[in-house]
Amino acid sequence: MPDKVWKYITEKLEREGACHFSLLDPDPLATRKDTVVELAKIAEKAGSDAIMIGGSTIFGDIDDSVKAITDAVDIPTILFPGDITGVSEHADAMFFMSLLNSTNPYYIIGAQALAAARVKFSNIEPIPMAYLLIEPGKSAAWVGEAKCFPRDKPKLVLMYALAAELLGFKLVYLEAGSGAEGGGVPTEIIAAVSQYCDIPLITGGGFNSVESVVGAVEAGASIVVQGTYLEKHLQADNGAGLKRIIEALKVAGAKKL
Ligand code: 1GP
Repeated sequence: MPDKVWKYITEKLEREGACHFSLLDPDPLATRKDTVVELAKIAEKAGSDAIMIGGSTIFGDIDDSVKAITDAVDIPTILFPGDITGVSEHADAMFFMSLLNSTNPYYIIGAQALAAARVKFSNIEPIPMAYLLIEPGKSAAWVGEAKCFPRDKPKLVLMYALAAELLGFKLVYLEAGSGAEGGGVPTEIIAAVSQYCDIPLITGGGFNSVESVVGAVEAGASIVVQGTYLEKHLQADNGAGLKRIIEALKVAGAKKL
């Protein structure tokens, strides 16, 4: 299993200071295949650095959508599974993630063990990632039985992020939950984690404006993920708003180099 996508990510971060990832829901019961493919193409044209594919509530078979997205774009496709239903061999890579603040060991190591052989003996590149849920956590927290971190307690998140680094995870994802109100993960939490943690920090959940995305990068995030914004605006403005957000993210990233 080559580390092609991981190399792409780290080299981009070295060159540009920050990356933007677009999250798409591959569930055929939620989004039509031609719609997710169109969203992926518009996101790529707007300058997004990778397409993440996944979600916490997947009911249907995702293979067709994952294959169609991977065939349609040149940027990497990375699975973002909420459970074993989120695995497909048609993506370039997969965030092999553990929800460290779940109260249920299934979401920390159980699902991973069930999927491990399939991932190991396929061509998917696994990227080990710690996943930390911050209030409100939304569907991901409900499904993942997380004890969400309070938004005003950066030190609690930092403890877990440092443990993630020492356990060997390559990335730490600070997640407020898809559609979270409040403009994403608080910058105080991002700043505390990025000050002491040496692995790249990825964040998502409620980032829906230039200000919130730039604020996350300025606070120390390496990668900002947007999902709901794309569903709401991408087709309507053909990616113009996303392009502005990504341009601002890259300016903020360049200042950190
Ligand atoms: C959810 O962090 C992602 O897992 C994206 O969140 O849908 O709020 O952009 P949004």
